[in-house]
Amino acid sequence: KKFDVCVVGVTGAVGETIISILEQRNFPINNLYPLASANSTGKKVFCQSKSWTVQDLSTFDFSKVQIGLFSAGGSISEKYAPIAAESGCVVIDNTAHFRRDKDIPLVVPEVNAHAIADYTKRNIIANPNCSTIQMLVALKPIYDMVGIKRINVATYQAVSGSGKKAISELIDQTTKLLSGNTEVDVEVYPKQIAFNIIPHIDVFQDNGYTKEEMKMVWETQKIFEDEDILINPTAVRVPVIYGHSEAINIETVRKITAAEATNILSKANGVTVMDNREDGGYATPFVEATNHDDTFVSRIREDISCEKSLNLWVVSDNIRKGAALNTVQIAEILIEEYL
Ligand code: 11C
Repeated sequence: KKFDVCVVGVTGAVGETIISILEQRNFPINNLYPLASANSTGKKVFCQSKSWTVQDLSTFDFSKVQIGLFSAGGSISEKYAPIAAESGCVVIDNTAHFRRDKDIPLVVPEVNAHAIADYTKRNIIANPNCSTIQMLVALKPIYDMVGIKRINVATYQAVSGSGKKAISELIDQTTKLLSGNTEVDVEVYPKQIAFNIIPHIDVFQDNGYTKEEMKMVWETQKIFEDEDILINPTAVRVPVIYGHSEAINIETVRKITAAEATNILSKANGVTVMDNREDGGYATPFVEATNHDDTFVSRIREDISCEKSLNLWVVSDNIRKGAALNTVQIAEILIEEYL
C-alpha cells in the first residue's frame, strides 16, 4: 500500500532532510506534495526518482493526502495542522506548538511508540524537541532497568537547530573574523556565535530557565509518563554546525555500574556506544554523529560524588534523529500499525 504525503516547510533545513530520508528509507509514497510559502512555489524537489513541484501551503487541499509532515514553525502548524487534521490527514508536527496538549501524543519511537495509538484523538502527533529526543533514546534503557529520579543536563547545541539563517550567520561571522574584521553582524542570536558560546536558547521564562530548558522538563515527563522525574537543564548554543551534544548526570533509584550501563546501552535500539577510555575514544557531534541515525553514547562513568549516579556524554544529529528521522520513523509505525 502506498500513501499520499505532504511535507510542509520543505525548503527548510528539516524539510530538506525529511525528503532525503523518505528517499533513503523507501517510504511507500504514491504522490508527494512539497509545500511552502508562496515565494517558493514552482521550485522542484527530487524524491524516489521523480520531480515534485513545490505548491503553496495556503491554498493546498489537505484531503488529497493521508499523512502530513510539518516543520515550518509553530505559527504555521497552529494555523494549518488543524485544517489538515480535519480533512483526514494525520499530521506529524515538528514544532513545539502541540507538544504539551494532553490529547496529542508526543513520541520517540524507541521510547514510547505505543503512544502513537492516541493519534485518533486529534489526528495530530507531535515530534519532541531535538535535545529531548537524544537524551531519552540514551536514558530509556537505564530508566527501565534501575529507575531514574533526577536528570542534570547541560547541552551543547549546534546552530542548525535555529535553521539555515543561523548556519549562514556562524559561517559569515567566522569568515569575517578570520579575514581581520573585528566587528560582525548579529541577527539570529543575541550575541556573536563565532568563537563564542551562548547560554541561552529560546525565550526566557518567569522561573529564569529558557523555554528550550523547560521543553526538556515538560517533554521528558510526558514521554516517560512520569510526573515525578526531576530534570535540571542548562541549554547552550555552541559554534558547531550539525550535531547536538549533552553532558548528562543521572541519579538512579537503584545503583547501576558503568559496566552494566555500557552493556545495556550496547544492546539498545537506536544507540551506538563509543566509549574507549583513551584519546579519541568517544563520539563528537560533527565527526561521528552527523548523517547517522543512531544516538552515540560515550564517557559512561560512575559519579564519584554520589553513590547511585552516573555520567554520560550523548551526541546525535539534531536535524536527523532530532527532527526529520524521528518524524519519518513515527510515520512508518503509523502506516504499518494503524493506517
Ligand atoms: C534548537 N532545539 O536547537 C532547538 C530547535 O522546539 O522544535 C528545535 C526547537 C523545537 O535551537
